[in-house]
Amino acid sequence: MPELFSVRMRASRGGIHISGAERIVPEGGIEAVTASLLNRAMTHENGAPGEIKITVESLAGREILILRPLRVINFPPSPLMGEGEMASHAAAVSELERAGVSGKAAKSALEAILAGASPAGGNMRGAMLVDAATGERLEPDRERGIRARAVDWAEEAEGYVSNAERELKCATLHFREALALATKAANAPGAVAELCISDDPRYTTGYASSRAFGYCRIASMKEAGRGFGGRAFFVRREGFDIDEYIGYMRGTPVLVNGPVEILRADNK
Ligand code: PML
Repeated sequence: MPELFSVRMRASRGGIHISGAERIVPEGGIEAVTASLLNRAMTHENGAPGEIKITVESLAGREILILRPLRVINFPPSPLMGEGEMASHAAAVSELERAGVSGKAAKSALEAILAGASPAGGNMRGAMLVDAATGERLEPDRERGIRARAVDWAEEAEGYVSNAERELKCATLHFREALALATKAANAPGAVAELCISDDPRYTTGYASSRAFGYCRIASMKEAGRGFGGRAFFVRREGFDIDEYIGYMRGTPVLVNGPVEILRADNK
């Protein structure tokens, strides 16, 4: 494998986070990816940044984990789902329960995301870390939460991802980035499942995912125009080592590669 580089972008204004993204590319891709991340920072709908940081870091000598993408189960907006958020939330909770999260933990994490899970009542910068059995919050800092970094699609996976985007009619990068991140998170030590609602006010599709049951992509997780959102990573407490977990989520470089299997929820 050629030497790979992590290219990270973080944009903020007055200390408030506006946007961020990360790519993992060979040396020849650094310039183009830097330009596209810069463009993304400058044109983000959350506003013009006061500060943009781009970090390019060699991953030479680091072991790269190659993972197959989670299979995707698509819950299309149907008459049932058309009843709105209630039906989509029930579907998400039921997928989390199937993966081993208690109803109490699933519902309290969902409520926390909907209400603003940071101590100030806004969105957290990273994800909640939740005991899958009790619903107890385990993240050391409730403002920063847990960040999943160092994950991208392998270059060779471009055809697989763009086919999936075409099939699902994705017009933005949300799906590809979220599926890569969910694949990494589902393979973390102690992981049980994940719940995500986008904090992008215009983006209302979210997901509940797990290694056992895949990436359940659910429409209408929130009303369009609402800025709340976030993620909850549910973990099994027995034998759980938080340093190992955070080390993997932040530090282990992951490339996702392989065909994206897509099933319809009513057909799985
Ligand atoms: C999807 O389209 O599959 C869901 C994407 C969720 C995006 C979450 C985010 O905005 O980070």
